Amino acid sequence: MLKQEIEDGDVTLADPMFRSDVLRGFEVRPRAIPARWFYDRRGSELFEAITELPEYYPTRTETAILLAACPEVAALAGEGRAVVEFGSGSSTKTPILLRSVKPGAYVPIDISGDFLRESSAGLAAAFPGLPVLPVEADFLRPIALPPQIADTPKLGFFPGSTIGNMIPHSSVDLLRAMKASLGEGSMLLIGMDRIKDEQRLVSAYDDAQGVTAAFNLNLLERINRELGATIPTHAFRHRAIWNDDRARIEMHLEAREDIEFAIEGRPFAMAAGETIHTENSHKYGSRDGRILLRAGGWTPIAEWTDPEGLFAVILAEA
Ligand code: AVJ
Repeated sequence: MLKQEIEDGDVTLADPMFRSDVLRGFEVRPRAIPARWFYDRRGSELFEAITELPEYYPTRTETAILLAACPEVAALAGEGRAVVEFGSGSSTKTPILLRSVKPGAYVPIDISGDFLRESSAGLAAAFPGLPVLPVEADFLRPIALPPQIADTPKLGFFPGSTIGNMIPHSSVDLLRAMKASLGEGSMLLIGMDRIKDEQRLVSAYDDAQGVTAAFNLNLLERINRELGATIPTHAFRHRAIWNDDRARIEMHLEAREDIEFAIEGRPFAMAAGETIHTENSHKYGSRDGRILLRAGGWTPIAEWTDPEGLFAVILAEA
């Protein structure tokens, strides 16, 4: 999803942003590394495996909601909009939307050029005649959309509860930036994971097969691979906790014992029980989601959920 390194034979040159986020992450207290760095090749594969786990309900639930809701989305949005997908990655949900809304163009935005080219080629083949206009960009910043769609009304698509990775303050900034990028008359279709029973939430992020643990620990392996670090990854355990006060799942890596290691020759130490905070996944009650959208400058006009109320897809207009 967010991979950005240059491979040259055996030597992998690390992204300087990865390097600085990691070094800073081990210096600050509590230690914390942004979740975007999970997604190297191995991390992206592990995330795909997570989406198929019995405990990880979000992907299959959102897909089912979209299958049922997209005809209504199409009726509300009208034909011919440019569908602009934020962080398209290797999305399997996109064809569901594109089949219903009869778009005038499809604009996938992703920071990883590799993924963007792969998924664009696949979609262009599946939708002959549809202009596919990929934009390689970080959607956290204001985006210049292709000039071909300057006068076409936009439908933003932000599935997967990706918004949950951001603290609410930053989510509001992002929603406002999306509104600025998409312009007057635009709409946004967004997926948000709902607050629910704590056990259900925790097991979705701490599965029985240990795939999420491997996904979390892969961050340390990536640091070792790309920054030539000596972190003893076996000395860490995966932790997933529900922070009720902040309505979010947090993932941490906890040292099982006192350890010392080096990153680019710089010494670091952690005592047994100390942690690195690696991810937040915020959950929104039904009113919470709509308030968040309004705070970000969007007016919710329709909302769909599954029979159990596990996940929500909301359509909003600028
Ligand atoms: C891709 C951010 C939506 O928060 O559920 C899954 C990432 N982390 N299991 C999520 C994730 C651990 C996922 N998002």
